[in-house]
Amino acid sequence: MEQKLYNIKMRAARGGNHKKGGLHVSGAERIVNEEKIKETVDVLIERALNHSIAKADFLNISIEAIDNKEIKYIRSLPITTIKTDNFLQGRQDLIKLLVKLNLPLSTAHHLIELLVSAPPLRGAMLIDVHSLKRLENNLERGIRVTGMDWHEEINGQLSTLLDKHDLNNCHVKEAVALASKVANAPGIIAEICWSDDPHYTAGYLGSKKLGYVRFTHLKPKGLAKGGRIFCFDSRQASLEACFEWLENQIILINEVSPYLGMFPIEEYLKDCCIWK
Ligand code: WAQ
Ligand code: MG
Repeated sequence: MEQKLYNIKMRAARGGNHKKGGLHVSGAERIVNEEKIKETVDVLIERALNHSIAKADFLNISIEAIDNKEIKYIRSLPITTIKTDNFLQGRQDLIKLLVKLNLPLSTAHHLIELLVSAPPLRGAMLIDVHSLKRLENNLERGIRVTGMDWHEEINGQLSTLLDKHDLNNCHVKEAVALASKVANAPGIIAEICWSDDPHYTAGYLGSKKLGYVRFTHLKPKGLAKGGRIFCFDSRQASLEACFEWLENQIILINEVSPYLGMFPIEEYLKDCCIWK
């Protein structure tokens, strides 16, 4: 018999509730069976209370049963790493790949500028790639993607793959799950992200076309501001369908795609063009 699953969501802030102006410290979610609820909640609480941004003094945890019929299954994006020496080079490399995804060079520059200059948000910016306007309903929060996780059955396989490349950490696991969901959203052609964890300089470009392309540096060390931008093409889908997928659709990843390797950008552009 299929096991009943639960979506556990945690958000944590410092200086009180997010809604009362508290600083966002951590947010995470899991989809687990009943037996795993307690230990999962423990791990999430631990994380909020020991975060490198700040120690949370507000914690909100919700646990909600999922109707198995509502779950859609996808496979993860394949992972590639672009080796960069510093964040400025990383951003230049990122721009080259945004152009490969058919975005105009000026748009690619604009997106990076936007991520650099935006205030810290709990969610992501959703940008119309034609008008460059922000499309989220709540501009102070951004759009939060929820309802995704790795299927319990493939956790072992995922850890083995990530271990081999020294990538078996929460940042990577959660980012690949989120990016795989986002890349499959109606109308989304690309996502860019870097972490808000001050010690974590890596970031990524996610897309159906190129997969999950990580850059070893996209942000200077010590900076506690990260962010995400989802690029939406209104000619490909309705905004409602996109919101529905990102905010409500429950997604489990039940197939692990391969790790494709680590390359300097020149080599990647020359030899590893999945888009050829
Ligand atoms: N939905 C939308 N936006 C989110 C969400 C979400 N569920 N979670 C976080 N964000 C936004 C928010 O603005 C955060 O400040 C920002 O993204 C960064 O979140 O391959 O750790 O959880 O080595 O800090 C990427 C590289 C790590 C991993 C990303 O993001 C790798 C990371 P963080
Ligand atoms: Mg973070």
